[in-house]
Amino acid sequence: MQRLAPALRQDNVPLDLISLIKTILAATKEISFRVSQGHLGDVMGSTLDENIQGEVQKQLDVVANELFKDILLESGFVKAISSEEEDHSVAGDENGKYIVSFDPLDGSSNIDINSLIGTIFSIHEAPKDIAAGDDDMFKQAGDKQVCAGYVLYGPSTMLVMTTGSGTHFYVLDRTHGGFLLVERNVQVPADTQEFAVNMSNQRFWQAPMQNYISDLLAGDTGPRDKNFNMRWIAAMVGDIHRVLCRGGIFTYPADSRKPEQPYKLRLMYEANPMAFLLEQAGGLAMTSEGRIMDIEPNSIHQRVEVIMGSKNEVEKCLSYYK
Ligand code: AFP
Repeated sequence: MQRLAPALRQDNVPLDLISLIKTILAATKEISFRVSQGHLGDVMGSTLDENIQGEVQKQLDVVANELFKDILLESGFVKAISSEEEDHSVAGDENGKYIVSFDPLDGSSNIDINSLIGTIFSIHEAPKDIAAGDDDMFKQAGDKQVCAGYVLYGPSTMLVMTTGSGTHFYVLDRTHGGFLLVERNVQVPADTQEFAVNMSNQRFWQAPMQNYISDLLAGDTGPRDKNFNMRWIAAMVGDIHRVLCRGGIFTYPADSRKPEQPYKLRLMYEANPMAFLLEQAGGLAMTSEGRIMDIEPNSIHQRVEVIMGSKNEVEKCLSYYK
């Protein structure tokens, strides 16, 4: 099995980007170890703090965020970082070539129940004409990502990553401490009979999504003429990983629970990196209005509607909005 660095060189990834990726992965290896320690690592439970998104921060989120931030800012490779857990971007080295956005611990409600969690990251080139401490540096469309990936802290620790030459799977080999390539150029099947959505929000959705999901639930007695299965992990990393492995549609649609905040997922920390991974694997990643990676961000914590996964199923879902 190929190690990470030769696999990246095969995809013509520049050496400084390989070094940055290795830096990111060093932090994820540490998080993976701490996650595996569970209660023994004394990282369970909530702090009294609330993060910028208004959710109660778990202690492990704090630990993971600090780890990521410190290791990236010390590396010299990054001009700034932006984290789901920070109010603003944080300046790094003024000469750093890249900027990194990350969700240090996605699926934080799963921490206390020893269930699936992960780290999501997205890398852009740093604009030269914007100062390191300026959030505007991060206002770049997902289409300009040079690398995106996630590390899933599951029964095995997996890295799923793209640098624009396909989406590849790696597994952390604990015997030598490195990630090994286990599947190159993953392909998402175009058709599926599986969907992922938080059904408890059904009554708050817009009519097109209500109608689409109703037709899936009607199964072989409805217009789709086939049965659909449903899965919901409550961690996007877990749900998207399943979609990458065996197909499916994942959606967090607009809802009216909080009229001032119709979307839940974050463009920079969740939607864009997952969109890059899925598109590189032959899938689609959309909102009901267009391609996620075409969105020009207006703020670093922007939230968006997400409809992504198997190509034909995403297109079918979008046809309900026309
Ligand atoms: P947290 O990381 O803040 O727990 O949020 C996880 C998440 O953003 C995404 O990973 C899940 O798909 C989604 O929220 C789960 O949302 P529900 O709370 O509606 O299940």
